[in-house]
Amino acid sequence: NRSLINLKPQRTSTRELVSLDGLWNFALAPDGNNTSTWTDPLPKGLECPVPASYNDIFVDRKIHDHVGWVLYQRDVIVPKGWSQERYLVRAEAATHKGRIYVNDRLLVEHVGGYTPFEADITDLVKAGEKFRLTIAVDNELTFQTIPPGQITVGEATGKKTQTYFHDFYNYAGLARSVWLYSVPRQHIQDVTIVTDVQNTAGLINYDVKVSNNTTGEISISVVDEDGTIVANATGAQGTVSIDSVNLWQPGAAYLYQFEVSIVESGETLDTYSIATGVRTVEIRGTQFLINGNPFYFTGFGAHEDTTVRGKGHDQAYMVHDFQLRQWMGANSFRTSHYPYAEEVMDFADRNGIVVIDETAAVGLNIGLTSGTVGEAPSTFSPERINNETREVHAQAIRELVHRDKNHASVVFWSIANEPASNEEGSREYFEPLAKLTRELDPSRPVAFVNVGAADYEKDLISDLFDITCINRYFGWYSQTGDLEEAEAALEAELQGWEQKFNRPIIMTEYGADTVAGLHSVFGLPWSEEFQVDMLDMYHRVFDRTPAMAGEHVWNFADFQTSVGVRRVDGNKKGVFTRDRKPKAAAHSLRKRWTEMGASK
Ligand code: GCB
Repeated sequence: NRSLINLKPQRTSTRELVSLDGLWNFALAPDGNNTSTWTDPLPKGLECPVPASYNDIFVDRKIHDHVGWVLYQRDVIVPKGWSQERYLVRAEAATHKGRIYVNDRLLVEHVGGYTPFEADITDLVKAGEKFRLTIAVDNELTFQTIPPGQITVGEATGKKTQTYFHDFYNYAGLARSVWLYSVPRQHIQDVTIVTDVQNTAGLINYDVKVSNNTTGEISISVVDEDGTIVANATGAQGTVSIDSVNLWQPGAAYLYQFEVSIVESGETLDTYSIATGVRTVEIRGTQFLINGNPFYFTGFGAHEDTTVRGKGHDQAYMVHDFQLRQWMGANSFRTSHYPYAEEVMDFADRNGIVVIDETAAVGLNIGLTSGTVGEAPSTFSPERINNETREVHAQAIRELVHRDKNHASVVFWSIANEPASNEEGSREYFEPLAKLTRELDPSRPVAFVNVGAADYEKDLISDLFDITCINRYFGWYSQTGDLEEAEAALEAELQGWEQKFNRPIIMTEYGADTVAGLHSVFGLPWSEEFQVDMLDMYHRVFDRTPAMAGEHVWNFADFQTSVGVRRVDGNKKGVFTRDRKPKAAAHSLRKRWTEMGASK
């Protein structure tokens, strides 16, 4: 199913919204390919909260380590008043593959764990009737999924194990909200907004798509934060202009409501509103400009990751994490390494936080984390990352751009993290994907995040992109503990990139694993002192590198990973612990970033 879905559900005067979040019946799907029993009522016993990853909820290693399908099920009633409407079930995400069943019928299957999908159930269930909703979710990763992975079968036990090439736990399930919502028969399907600024006026270029049956007229109003209508227009495409516009600025968000309606004979048949920040994004030489002013990214790479709920979206953590970022003086984050819940994007829009929006294409790099001794197998090859993978990746890009294109906070796209861009085949793989992203959204720069092994001399694809984003671990994975050697290596690397491309460089990851509470008078690795010293060293080098346009520390908080000899209960590169307590580095970083913010 490749069709793009509707706009995020919204309650308006013409649309209704019912949350299906809460406790659902839950079971591991019976083994084998026979899915005929999946839609039967599930055996009594387990209830799983939605939204949440299921892995850490139950005290059952079998569920925690499960590889394959699980089933979520509940009864749902379509409101009686919806008889004149169309209605849909929407899952904001099912990681990594989802199926929606209504009673015994499979309605839709969706591939990709971090973007929404939905099923129109109007013709199956009458308004006022009850139905059994089953959502099946598969967590398997193969070389033809994004992100990729590999399933091995234990020689002695026959047990399936999921391995993968990325450094965060493969949490799965319904980690985001599920909705039942209505739209009128004639409805707004999609809106695309691109903003521009001319002197003191703000321009909103828009394109509205409506359902085929629409006979009504499209009418537009732009409403400011005081509720005053500041511009009007009619028609499906056009430009509206706002005099003396209030710009959306980093740290000072201003949002207009871009209200689209379908009107017929004086009656409003449908209405939908998009929170719109008017701002421009541009690259000029080595500068990244927002509204014509140089912007220097400060902040973190992060994960959707907390105890018990795994990747489950949680409003308390979302707000708290934004508070911590603001306390730190951070102005931005990257959605490493997958699209985050759309509520997070809305919140970034409202809070003036700048976002680098990344697809789930992480670990397209077999050598990096396979632990292979000696020659690693090549990543881009017919048996591994191949044309089929590229198609899945292309679809992931389409769905991300479709979902997030109207967010003012999103200033550029990252279409992959740390692919093997030094390997043969990488250019053939990425060239069409870079092109596709530009076609889908000509208004934003396109980047990928480069890995250390593909340094400025070995990388084969960076010229296809607009910004140099690199992750480097000098002083940690190489020159371990020797910050003088590391400093020289970092400097040489940054100079190499600076000479290669006259464009901005963002250090999208740098950091050191740090055990909270571990101290060392020598500032040895794993101690809080080392994390402080290492970040300081990087900052010295950044400050003498004119092309630097940003610094994102890895990571905001400690997070869970798969088990391995390099990880003790997960990755400890957090500046905060997993429960959001500051390590020493939080204070030194906070000083730097708040001073940088104040001096602007
Ligand atoms: C990286 C990856 C990130 C890892 C990090 C690390 O380069 O992009 O996902 O967690 O290194 O800590 O090793």
